[in-house]
Amino acid sequence: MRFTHMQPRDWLSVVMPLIAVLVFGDMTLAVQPASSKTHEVEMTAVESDVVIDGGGERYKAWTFNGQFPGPVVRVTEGDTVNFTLHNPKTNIFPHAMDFHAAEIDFLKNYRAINAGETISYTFVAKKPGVFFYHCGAPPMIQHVARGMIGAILVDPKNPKDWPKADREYVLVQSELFKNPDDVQAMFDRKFDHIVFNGGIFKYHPFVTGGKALEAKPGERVRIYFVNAGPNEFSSFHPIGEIWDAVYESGNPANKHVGVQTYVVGPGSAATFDVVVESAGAYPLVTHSLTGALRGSIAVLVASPDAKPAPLMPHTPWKPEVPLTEITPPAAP
Ligand SMILES: [Cu+2]
Repeated sequence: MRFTHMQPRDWLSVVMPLIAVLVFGDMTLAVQPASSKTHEVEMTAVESDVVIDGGGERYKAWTFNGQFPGPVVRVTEGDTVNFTLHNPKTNIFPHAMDFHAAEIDFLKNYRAINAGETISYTFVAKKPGVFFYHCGAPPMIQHVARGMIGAILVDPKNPKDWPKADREYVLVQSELFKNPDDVQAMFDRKFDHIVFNGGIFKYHPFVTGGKALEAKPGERVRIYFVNAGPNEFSSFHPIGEIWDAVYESGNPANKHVGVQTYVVGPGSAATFDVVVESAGAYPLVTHSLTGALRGSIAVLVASPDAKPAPLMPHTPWKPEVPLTEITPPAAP
């Protein structure tokens, strides 16, 4: 190449990239994702009553932060979580916290602490997904059944790993035992209800105090689904629709498409995408019908008027519908 014969514009095309590399180094650095964050997450074990149906029935629950399920924790893949659990002096029982999103020593970190004690530990959320968290104090079956359960979302570091959702909800399924002290009934699987987010038909608009989940036609609705158990499997199905995608454990790498029903075992979770094609009602159920008909029907109503909603609507549940509007569900 003879530079003397080049026009000024040609010179620029040769020289500018060289200058850029000298000045800025490797240009790919400019498109690296934002660095990971550190989150301070504190929860308090609260032994208190919660409302479990639209008539205002109360239940002697054990909770994180006074709500059943506990608050949704949301971080991004690679983030650090500094977690602290308080068990106040006013409590009676030992409690603990087990995050399925963590990969750390169980004996040291997930041990139960007595009333009046505090425990802290740190973990890095290395894998994206939706994960269960729960109290692991013995008997764990009772601490889970009484409400010490919740969900942690670990969003993928690269948001382009899956389609953008237009609307997101978190549903935590669990069994409800009317007598919270009857541990034998828990071992014998004698549950009275199966519920989503701690309420009997909480998202059923025809039941007293129930309110549907909302979406607009054509929206991609993403449901982060956790099955807390303690014992029953969930067979999660959208009546009138088909799951466009199911991501095992909520990891974008674990994608299934065109799924009618997907089994989520106790202690497991999955993320479900559905694009609601047209206006109407789409009940989301566990197709294990003894469960659906005893409390776990969440109706997704698609309408152009749908309003924005939080991840876990109506939690804690404070039903406002007057008792005169009672429409009891059909007996199972
Ligand atoms: Cu507990």
